Amino acid sequence: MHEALKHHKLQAWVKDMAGMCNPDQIVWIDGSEDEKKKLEQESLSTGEIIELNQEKLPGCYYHRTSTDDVARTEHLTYICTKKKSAAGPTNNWLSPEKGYEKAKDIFQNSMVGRTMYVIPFSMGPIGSEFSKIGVELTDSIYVVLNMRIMTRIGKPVLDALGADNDFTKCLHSKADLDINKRLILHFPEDNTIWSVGSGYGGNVLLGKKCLSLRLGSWLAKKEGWLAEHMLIMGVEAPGGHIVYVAAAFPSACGKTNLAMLVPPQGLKIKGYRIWTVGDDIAWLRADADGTLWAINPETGFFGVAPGTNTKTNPNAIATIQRNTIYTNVLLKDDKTVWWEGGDGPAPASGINWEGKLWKPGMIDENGNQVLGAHPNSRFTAPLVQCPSISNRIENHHGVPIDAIIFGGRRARLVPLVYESFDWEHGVFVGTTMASERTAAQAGLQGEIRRDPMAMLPFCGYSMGLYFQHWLDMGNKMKKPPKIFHVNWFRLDDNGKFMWPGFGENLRVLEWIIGRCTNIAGAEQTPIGYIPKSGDLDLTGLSINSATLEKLLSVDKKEWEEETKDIEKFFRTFGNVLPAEIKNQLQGLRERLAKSK
Ligand code: GTP
Ligand code: SPV
Ligand code: MN
Repeated sequence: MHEALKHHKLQAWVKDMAGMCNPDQIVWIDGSEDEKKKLEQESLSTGEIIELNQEKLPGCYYHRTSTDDVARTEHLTYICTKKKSAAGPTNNWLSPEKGYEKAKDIFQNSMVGRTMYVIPFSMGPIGSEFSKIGVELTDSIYVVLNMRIMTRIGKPVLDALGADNDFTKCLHSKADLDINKRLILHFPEDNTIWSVGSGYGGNVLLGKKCLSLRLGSWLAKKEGWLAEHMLIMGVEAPGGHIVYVAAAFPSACGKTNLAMLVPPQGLKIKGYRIWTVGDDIAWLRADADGTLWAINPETGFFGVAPGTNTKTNPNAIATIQRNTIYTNVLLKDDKTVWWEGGDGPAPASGINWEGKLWKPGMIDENGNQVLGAHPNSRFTAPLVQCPSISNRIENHHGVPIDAIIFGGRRARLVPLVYESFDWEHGVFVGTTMASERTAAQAGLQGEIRRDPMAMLPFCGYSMGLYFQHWLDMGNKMKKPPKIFHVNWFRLDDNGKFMWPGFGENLRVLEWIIGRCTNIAGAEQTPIGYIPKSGDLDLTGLSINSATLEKLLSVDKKEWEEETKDIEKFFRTFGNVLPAEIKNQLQGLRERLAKSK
C-alpha cells in the first residue's frame, strides 16, 4: 500500500484541493534520483528550465521568472485570522472566509492541463523534536526541484507522517502568473498556506518564509520557542572551542555572507575557522540545560547572486559550481552565468534576467543602466556543498547559541558593533532595528524602514506580542545569550563603505566572542558597550584611525533624533507594546540626556 494512503486526512485534503484546481494528474514526489531526472527532462522540454554548460556547471540549471515576479510581494501577503487583532498592526489581514473565497476564485481550474505534484517535506531533521512536516501541492516543477534542495522531501517524510500525524497544508499554483491575481495567504488557525499567481522563491517555496517563519513564529509563540530570520554559524577559536552565534539581518543584508565567512589572513594565522550551520532561518529553543539551542530547518541556500564573487564569498562560489539552480541571473553565450559584482569582467553579451539580449553599458529609455542579473537574482544550492558546512546540520538537537546578533543597513548613526546591557535591553535593541530597503522585496530601494528582529515581513502574529514572547524567552533561560548589534554598511561623505566588511567582519565576531568569554574590553555608552579601538584585532587591515573612531562612536544628537523615530514606530503597537520595551526607550533617553 502507498504510504500516503494510510493517512486519510492527507488523502482527503489532496483530493479536495485537486477538485478545486482540476489538474490532469496527481504525482506523489518520492524524492528519488530517478524522479529528479524525469522532472528535469520534462521541465527542460517545456523550456521552464534551461540546461547550463554541464562541463563547467554539472547538474546546474537556469530559470527565469516573470519580470514582475522577482521578489517577495509583501503587499499581497496576508495573515488570515478570525480576529484582525491576532495579525497585529504590521501584517496585511483578511478573515479566513474572505481569504479562502478570494483565492478560490483564482485556484479554480488553475491546474487544467497541468500536473499537481504532492511534496511531503520536513523542516528540520526528520524525526527531530524540533521539526515540522508540511505537504506542498504545486503545479510547478521548478518549485519541486527547489524544494528538493531546500528541504528534506519524499518517502522518509511520509513515513514520519504515519497515519495521522499533523502537517501544514501548503497549496501553490502558478495560475496565470498574473500580479493582479497573486495572493500569499497564511491561515495559522488552520495550519494552512495558500499561494497563487507567483513563481518566485519566497512566495512559492512554502516551507521557507511561509511555514518556517510566518506559521513558525505563530507555533513558536504557542509552544514556547523562537522562529527567526537568522543565520547560524560556529566560530572555532584558536584552541578548537566552537562558539555558535545566530544573527538576524533583514533580507539581502549579509546573512549568507557572514554565515560562510572566510577568515582574513591576520586572523587565520591565529587559528580561527568558521562553520556554517544556516544562512536564513533559525528555530531556537531554551533547553533543559537552561541555554538556547538552534537548528536550521532548511537543507539548502537560496542566496542572493549579485555581489557574490571569489573575493567577497569564496565559499558560496565553491558551493554553487554544481547541482545549483540559478534564477534571474545573466545567461552567457557559453551557457554559464554572470551577475553584477560577480567574478570576471562582464561578458561581451548575453541574455539578461528579462530574457533580452544584453551588452555591458546598455542604457534604458530613462537613462538607467540595464542590468544583466536582477538585483534579487538567486542561486539554490545544497548546504552540504559548502566547504565550511558544519558537521552538526543533521544533529536533532542543533547547536548551543552563545550570542545573538542583530544588524541592518544603516548608512549613518549606528556604530559598527555594540553590546546590549542584558537580555531585556537586547530585546529592545532588536525591536529598534531598521534598515534601508533592498531588492529582496518589491518597493522603493534605499528608504529606511523599521524591521524589528528582521522579522517585519515574517512575524505571523501581533508583533507587540512577539516582543513580549522574546522577553519571556529570556526568563526561561539560566544563561541567555548576550545580544549584540552590528552595522557593516556605514557610508562616508563620498558614499563609500567605511568598513571593509565580508571576511573582515570576523574581527567584530572575535570581539563578540571575547565579550561572551569575558576577555574583551569595552567602553560603556548610552546605547550599550562599544569596543575601544584597541579592543579589536586589526592586524593586517589598513583602516585609518579617524574612520575607525567614527565607526565606534555614538553621536548624542543623532541618537536623540533616532529615539523620536523609534517612539513614533512604537506607537503603531498601541498598548500591545510591552511596558519593558517602553521603559527601555525611556532608559535610553535618560542615558543620552546624561551623556556628553
Ligand atoms: P536574504 O537571503 O535575502 O535573507 O539575505 P542575506 O541576509 O542572506 O543577504 P546576503 O548575505 O546574500 O547579502 C546581500 C548583499 O549584501 C550582497 O550583495 C552582498 O555582497 C552584500 N554584503 C554582504 N555582506 C556585506 C558586508 O559585510 N559589507 C558590504 N558592504 N556588503 C555586504
Ligand atoms: C528573503 O527575501 O529574505 C530571502 C529570499 O531569503 S525569499 O526566500 O524570497 O524570502
Ligand atoms: Mn531571508
